[in-house]
Amino acid sequence: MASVTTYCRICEPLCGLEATVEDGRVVRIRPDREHPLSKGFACPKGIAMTEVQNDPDRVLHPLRRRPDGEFERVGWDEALGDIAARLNALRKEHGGSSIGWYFGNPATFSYSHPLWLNGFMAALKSPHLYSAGSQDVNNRFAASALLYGAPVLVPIPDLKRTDLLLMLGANPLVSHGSLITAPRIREDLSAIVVRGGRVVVADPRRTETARAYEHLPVRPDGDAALLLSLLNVIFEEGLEDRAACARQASGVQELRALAEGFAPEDVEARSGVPAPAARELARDLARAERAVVYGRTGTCLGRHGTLTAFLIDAVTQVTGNLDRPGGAVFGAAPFRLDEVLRLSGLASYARTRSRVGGYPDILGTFPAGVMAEEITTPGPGRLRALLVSGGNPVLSVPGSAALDKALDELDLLVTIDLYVTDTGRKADYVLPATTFLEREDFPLPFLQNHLTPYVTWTEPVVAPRGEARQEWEIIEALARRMGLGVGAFGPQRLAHRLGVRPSPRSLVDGLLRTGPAGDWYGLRRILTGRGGLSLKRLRKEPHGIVLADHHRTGTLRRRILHKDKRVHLAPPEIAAEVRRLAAEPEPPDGFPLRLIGLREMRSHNSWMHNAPALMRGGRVHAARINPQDAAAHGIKDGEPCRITSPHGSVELAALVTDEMTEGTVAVPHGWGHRGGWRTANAAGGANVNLLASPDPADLERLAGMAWLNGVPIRIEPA
Ligand SMILES: Nc1nc2c(c(=O)[nH]1)N[C@H]1C(S)=C(S)[C@@H](COP(=O)(O)OP(=O)(O)OC[C@H]3O[C@@H](n4cnc5c(=O)[nH]c(N)nc54)[C@H](O)[C@@H]3O)O[C@H]1N2
Ligand SMILES: Nc1nc2c(c(=O)[nH]1)N[C@H]1C(S)=C(S)[C@@H](COP(=O)(O)OP(=O)(O)OC[C@H]3O[C@@H](n4cnc5c(=O)[nH]c(N)nc54)[C@H](O)[C@@H]3O)O[C@H]1N2
Ligand code: SF4
Ligand SMILES: [Mo]
Repeated sequence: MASVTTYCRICEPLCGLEATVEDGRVVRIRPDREHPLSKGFACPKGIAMTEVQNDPDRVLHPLRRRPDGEFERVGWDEALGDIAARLNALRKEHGGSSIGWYFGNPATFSYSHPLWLNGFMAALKSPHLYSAGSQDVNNRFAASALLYGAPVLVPIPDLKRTDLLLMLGANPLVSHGSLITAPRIREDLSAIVVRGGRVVVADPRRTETARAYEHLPVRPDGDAALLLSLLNVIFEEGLEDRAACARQASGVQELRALAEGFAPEDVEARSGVPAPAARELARDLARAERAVVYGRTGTCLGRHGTLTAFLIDAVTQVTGNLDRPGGAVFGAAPFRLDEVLRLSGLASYARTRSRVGGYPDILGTFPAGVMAEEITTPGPGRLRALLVSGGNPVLSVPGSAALDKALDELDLLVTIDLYVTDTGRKADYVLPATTFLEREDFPLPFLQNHLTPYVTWTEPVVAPRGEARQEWEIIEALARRMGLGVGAFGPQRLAHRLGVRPSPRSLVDGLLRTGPAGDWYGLRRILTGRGGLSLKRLRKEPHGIVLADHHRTGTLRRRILHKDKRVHLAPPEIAAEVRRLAAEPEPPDGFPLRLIGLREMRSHNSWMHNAPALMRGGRVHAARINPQDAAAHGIKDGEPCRITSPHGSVELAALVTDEMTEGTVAVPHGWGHRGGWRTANAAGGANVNLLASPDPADLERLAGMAWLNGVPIRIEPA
């Protein structure tokens, strides 16, 4: 029996874990008490990863669909050989742009998987790259591209030093924080209050987080109007930080003009926030010694995600809180993801447009909301083969019915997953991926998001079960068979030209050693007398290394990529969005309520409903509804109800609760399973994304964000 230290890669805190291994098998997972940041914290999902790891329903060998529709086990050689041949045939006839890839949320938690698949797609010269990002975070990248000229330059709220946090559309007491890596975020939030500060949570639901602090009830999708009204008051009352504006920004007067039509009294109905409360909040933000605005998925999945993300930073900047202790800070890391992506050409925004819908690319990806029509729309560039890795788009993308149907028209569908998912059930091949416990890793995309600067490395805890393989290995093997050189990434491409195939591990070592904190291959010791980072050094520290107490501030000018080195507060794209917001049509008649999402402590998107430890206690998929709304529509607690939108209808249990504000219904996504996961299938529930619009025209303009929050619905007893 051995105890192996690693870190969790289910969600963003990346908590330290201790796995007990017996005969090459993980038998128990506990929190790592010696992890300097999570300090013995892990949530039920991290602990339940043992059950995913050992799940009898896991796919452990490549599966191929037989003519009778059933899956059969095949060898890797046969599977990869046939897939490569079919992809090459498509390439020959229709070009590389007939092949697409969708990567889901878990892909981001592997350092090697996204690098290799980007290289694969670049080698194919295919624009058909899709991800969970358009259902999650791409609006944030678009906002940063507009504000700073750098899509992945995303500031984090400096929770450890702030006095006032305005948090919109996030529930970190359950989600454990997103776009911020802070494993003990509950303590960080409570410490704000303990030192006399405030945490204000704007949410249509009185969430776990709202209950713990101050709740500001809002209407779904009212955030942009609310933030504009805060700017309106700040400018109107002369509360802006003039020095900060003069030093950091351009477009201040134009922004002021944009906010003019949005007095708190004008937007009350839309934001749900009474005008006096909005005025008070604006003054508090402006007057607080150190304040910051932070928003997450609740502000991303409405109709104005990019505008909202933009305004979140705009309010922070105008009140003098950008790039300042206790405000929003730009994380530094042993090497900077924004720089690495820029140098390798991956940090793009609106470099190209999608064939369907004309949406801008974000980091080389198009909105997953156009995927169905990309498959069904004839003409050059039609999507004919799709690979899906670490994703379950049939349950996660808007308008799932259309996507589910479109998948039938593909010449080839391959999924790379731990399970036969609700998407994989349609696949021609299902290829078994390793779990995070079976692979080495490095928290590449999260380095700059750590509230406390930190770096770590992990080796695999156990060898892969069955014939599972890491994604990068699968991609490399496939590329080799297809005669492609994988290399989107600068150093990778160079290495390929020189005829070497670098491993992900050697890439990270090179980046670490040449980075600002690197050992410069020994040169640092000669020059400074002190050692620096290398993979070898990291491997000696199983609990990782804390690099500093706080991020440095005053780095903004160096990191902005706009030529004038200023934050652009009123780009034309944003001005146009404000006009669209002002002119937004009323929702159709007959749908009086608004649907929003919900995350539950013991679910993780669509993929942990097969772990018995998480499903205990007769969990049911339920729609939360306010008592007044329930009475008005004849809905009874615990009884089945039918929810109908202009696009579809689902049935599930009702949960009547006054934590919902009137007029809003909350339903978690990722339920209603029909895959190869028996416990999940038996849990019942419905795919809530059947209610979202499948129409590409309904995606948000600047980032192609899915419209999943604020969907017009009606509800009745089923
Ligand atoms: N209505 C509504 N819809 C939403 C959201 C919402 O709030 N409301 N949220 C959106 C958000 S934020 C997200 S991130 C998406 C998620 O959407 P997706 O990423 O499409 O789906 P997941 O449910 O996360 O599925 C992940 C899949 O990866 C598999 N998996 C787990 N670990 C690994 C691994 O290491 N390798 C491989 N190859 N596979 C692995 C799991 O078995 C699972 O099948 O959903 C989005 N959809
Ligand atoms: N337990 C658990 N943890 C998770 C996940 C999970 O599935 N389960 N998923 C992970 C993933 S992929 C992500 S991206 C993160 C997301 O992390 P968060 O964004 O913190 O997670 P949510 O709980 O979805 O919080 C969104 C909140 O927005 C509110 N909301 C909905 N519409 C609006 C609106 O229009 N305006 C405002 N102001 N609020 C609104 C919802 O009521 C909800 O409370 O969580 C991660 N962590
Ligand atoms: S909060 Fe839970 S699921 Fe997320 S990283 Fe920590 S242990 Fe893993
Ligand atoms: Mo997400």
